[in-house]
Amino acid sequence: MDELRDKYIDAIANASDEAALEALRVQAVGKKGEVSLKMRELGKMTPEERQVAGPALNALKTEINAALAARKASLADAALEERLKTEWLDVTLPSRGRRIGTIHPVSQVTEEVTAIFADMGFSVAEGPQIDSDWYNFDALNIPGHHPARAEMDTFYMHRAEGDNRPPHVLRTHTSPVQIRHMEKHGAPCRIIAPGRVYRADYDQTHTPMFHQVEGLALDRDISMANLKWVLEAFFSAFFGTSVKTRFRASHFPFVEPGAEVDIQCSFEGGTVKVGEGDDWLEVLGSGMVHPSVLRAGGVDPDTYQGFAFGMGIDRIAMLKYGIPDLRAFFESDLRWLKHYGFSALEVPTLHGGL
Ligand code: 2U9
Repeated sequence: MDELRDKYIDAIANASDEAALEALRVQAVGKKGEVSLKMRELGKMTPEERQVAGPALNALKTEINAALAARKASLADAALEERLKTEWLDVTLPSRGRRIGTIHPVSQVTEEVTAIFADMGFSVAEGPQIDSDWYNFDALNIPGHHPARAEMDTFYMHRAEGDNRPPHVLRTHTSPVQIRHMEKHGAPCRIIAPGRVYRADYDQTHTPMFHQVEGLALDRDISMANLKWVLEAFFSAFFGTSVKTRFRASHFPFVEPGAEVDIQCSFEGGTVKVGEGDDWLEVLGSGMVHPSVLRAGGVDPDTYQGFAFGMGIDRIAMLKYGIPDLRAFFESDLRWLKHYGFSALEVPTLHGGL
C-alpha cells in the first residue's frame, strides 16, 4: 500500500494536464484500477487481516481521490491564469459612438402648445382617430348633404356588403374629441385637443395625415373678446414676442359667428418674421360654438356659450422653426430629423422660454 501511495500521489501531483490526470484516475481508482483490484482481494483474507487491510485501503482511496481533486483544481487555475494573460480588455479605450435620436418638431411644438394653454387653465383631451361620421360631421353641424363633407376629402372605412353599421371615418379634424368631452363632462370646460387628423390631399403644404390642435372654452359669459385675448396670449408666448391678431369674418359650420385669424408679420427677403411689420398671415380658424353643436354635445345653449378654434400644428411648427416643406415631416429621413429635431433634454417649459 505504501508503494501504491508513493506511486500515485507523486504522479498525480506532477500530472501535466487533465487527460494525464484522468488516465491516472482510471489506473488507480477506476473499476479495474490497482486500488480497486486490491479491494477485491479483501474477500480472500482472514477476518483479522481484513480488519487491518480494509480501513487502510479505504483511507488510501480517499487520499488518492483528494489528490486528484486538488490537482484538477490547480490545473484549472493554471489554465485560467494562462487565458487571462492573453484575453484582456483596455477599459481606457474610448467607447463606440452612440447615435442619439431627436424629438420630432411636431412633438416639440405639441409640448410647447400644451404648456402655454395649460398655463391658461386648459387641459388636454384625447379621442379615437377612427370615429363615426356622426361625431366627425353630424354633431358638428355638417349634415350629409353639406359641401364641407366633400371638401374635407374624407377617408371612409371600408364596409362589406350588408354591413349596416354607421359609416366610420379617419377623423378629418379633432373636433369629435370635443363633442365626446362635452357629452361626458358637460360645461363649463376649457380644453385643447391636439392630435393626428386625416384628409386625402398631398402637395408641398398638405399631407394625408397631419396634426391639429383645437381649443374649446365653455362657460356662462364667454365672448369673442376672451377668444382674442387667449389667442394673442398664445401666439405671443409661442413666438416669444408680442403678436397682434386680425380677425376676418368667415364661415365654418360648427361656429357662429366664425372668423379666420391672421397674425402680424413681415415678409422680407423671402423670410417670414412674426410679430413685426404690416403684413398678415392666416394661421387659424375660430368662432363662437354653434348652438346646434352645443346641443349635440348635450350642453344647453341657453345657459352656456363658448369659443372654439383650430390650427395646424405642423404649419405653426414650419413657421416658428423655418421648415420649408411639410412632406419632409413624415419621410423619416435621419438627416432631416437631425437637422430639425430637438434634444430630448430641451423640454419646453414656460419659465425656460419656448
Ligand atoms: C367643437 C366646436 C367647434 C373648431 C374650429 C376651425 C374653426 C378651423 C382649421 C384650421 C386649420 C382646421 O387645421 S386646419 O385646416 N380649423 O378653421 N376649427 S373653428 O371648432 C369647433 C370644434 C369643436 C365642439
